Amino acid sequence: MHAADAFVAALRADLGPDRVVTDPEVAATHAVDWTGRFHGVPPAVVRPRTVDEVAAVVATAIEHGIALVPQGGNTGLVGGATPCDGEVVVDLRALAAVTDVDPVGGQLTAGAGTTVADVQAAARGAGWAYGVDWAARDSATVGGSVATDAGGLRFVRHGSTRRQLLGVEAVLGTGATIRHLPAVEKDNTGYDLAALLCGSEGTLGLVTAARLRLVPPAGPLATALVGFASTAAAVEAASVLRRSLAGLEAVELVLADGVALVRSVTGLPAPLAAEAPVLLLVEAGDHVDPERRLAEAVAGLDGVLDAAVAVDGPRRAQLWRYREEHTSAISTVGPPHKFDVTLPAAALAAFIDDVPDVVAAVAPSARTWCFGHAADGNVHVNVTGLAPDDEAVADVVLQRVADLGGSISAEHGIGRAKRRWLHLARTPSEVGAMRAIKAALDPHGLCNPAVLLPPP
Ligand code: 2HG
Ligand code: ZN
Repeated sequence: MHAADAFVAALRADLGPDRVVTDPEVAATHAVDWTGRFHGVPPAVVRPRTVDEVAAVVATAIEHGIALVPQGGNTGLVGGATPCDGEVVVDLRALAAVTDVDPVGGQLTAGAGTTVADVQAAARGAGWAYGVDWAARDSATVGGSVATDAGGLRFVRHGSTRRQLLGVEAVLGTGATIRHLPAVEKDNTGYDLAALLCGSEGTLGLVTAARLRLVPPAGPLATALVGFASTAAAVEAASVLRRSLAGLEAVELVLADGVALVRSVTGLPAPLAAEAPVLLLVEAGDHVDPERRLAEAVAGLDGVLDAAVAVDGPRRAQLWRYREEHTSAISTVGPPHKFDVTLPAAALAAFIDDVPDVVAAVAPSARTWCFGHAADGNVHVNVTGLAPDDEAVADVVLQRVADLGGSISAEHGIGRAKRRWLHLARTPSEVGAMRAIKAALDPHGLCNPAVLLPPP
């Protein structure tokens, strides 16, 4: 019997037939990443409901030599959860319980399959907030956000997922289950395995639950869309706001061509009376009069062409749409190649201005779209009009980022898309240390084998 068939038969006998799906139509829904760029044909999709069932999946995979790709909401953008090489998909969405909510200490435990939106709702229900948020909140899951150390729209205020993480429960590639979900926030008891698994992209094991710290809820929020004459003025404004505006929640950057695309897809009206080549979406709270505080802060910035400030929910939501609809609007042009890069603050504006020419030099008919998290130095360079396996654009864009002292992945992870360029961000001895950790925790090499680390 083929190894995958033996794996399926053994797991069906152990967990029950409904936990192991081989129907090609169902498997196909797990076989393509969100961008449509990466796809595969998984022999099966496994749907464990408990950590013990995940442990059974891993034990059976070890026994039969089957590689596993963990998957949550499948909103990843770098092929990190796509079974391109015939791996079995482990769909963790059934592990969706929020438990042990501590309304006094501000913590909760969330199963890997809990959506980010459900964590946010549970936090709100306990009088707190969750510090991480991004547009895919309704489908992206805790497991995926831990595996990629997801950043998102509130990084400037609360940092990325790793900063929220107090502990994890996971099944390692050894087959061992580790569980450290502390009820306390200060905890110096040796290796921080949660921080290690965070950003490991499923290469060491499968995260089944996370203990998350909550943050104080923001007060009433004000949101501004501010048009600038240049990228340099917008980036400088982001720095000024970080220093001067208390309660800053978000500083997001969009460009005129991206806004025009979003408008053509959504039918939204022009955001401002004046045409602006670069816009910042700024959100701040924690003030007695947030609208006045934000308007005053915006009025003090250089290079502003026009601005709109809102405090009521529907108008704020509309301003956010000019930013949040970028990902889906760009995907209507074609499957994009995504580069979620970070630049040192001093290099960000020139990079954003130059990168379309860097792309055009090797792909004249491609289109380059830039938007992102201005306060974090993180710009999302999306390139449409490329073949799925085109590597020339990645070569020049990621090299430019490395030359400027930036990082080739700010928040989406390395996945399959960028593993060949890991050397631009990590030294040979660092990659060697990562391989040693992988060999220790995934000795059979079955945990998401084709992501993050380049082929030896
Ligand atoms: C965002 O910031 C996400 O909206 C997606 O990280 C970015 O689509 C992208 O490239
Ligand atoms: Zn982002």
